[in-house]
Amino acid sequence: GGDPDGQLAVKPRSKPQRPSMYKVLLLNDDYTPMEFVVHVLERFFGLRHEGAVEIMLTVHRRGLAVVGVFSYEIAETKVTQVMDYAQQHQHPLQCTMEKE
Ligand code: TYC
Repeated sequence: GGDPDGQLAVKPRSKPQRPSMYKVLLLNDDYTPMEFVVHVLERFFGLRHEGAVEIMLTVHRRGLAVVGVFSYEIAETKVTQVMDYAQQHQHPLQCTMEKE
């Protein structure tokens, strides 16, 4: 037959790649209350209060900060959760993601 050893010869054209990881970023604005941002970081990113305050202040001072690094699906879920929650509370808080 055409495949005597029973193995179909298909040459891999690229190495198997690790799944890409995505940074979730929080952006500063002039209106969202600091306590709300701290609450969001505790609620959706599982941060302790002290860690949440530190990241919130970094965003406030520098304009943005990485909140965490996740697989695409988890990062997308976090962004959606934060954006929906901010909108529900009528705050302009922005959360986005970018490939690492
Ligand atoms: N700059 C906001 C204020 O002074 C606080 C703030 C921090 C807003 C972090 C957004 O992602 C943010 N009330």
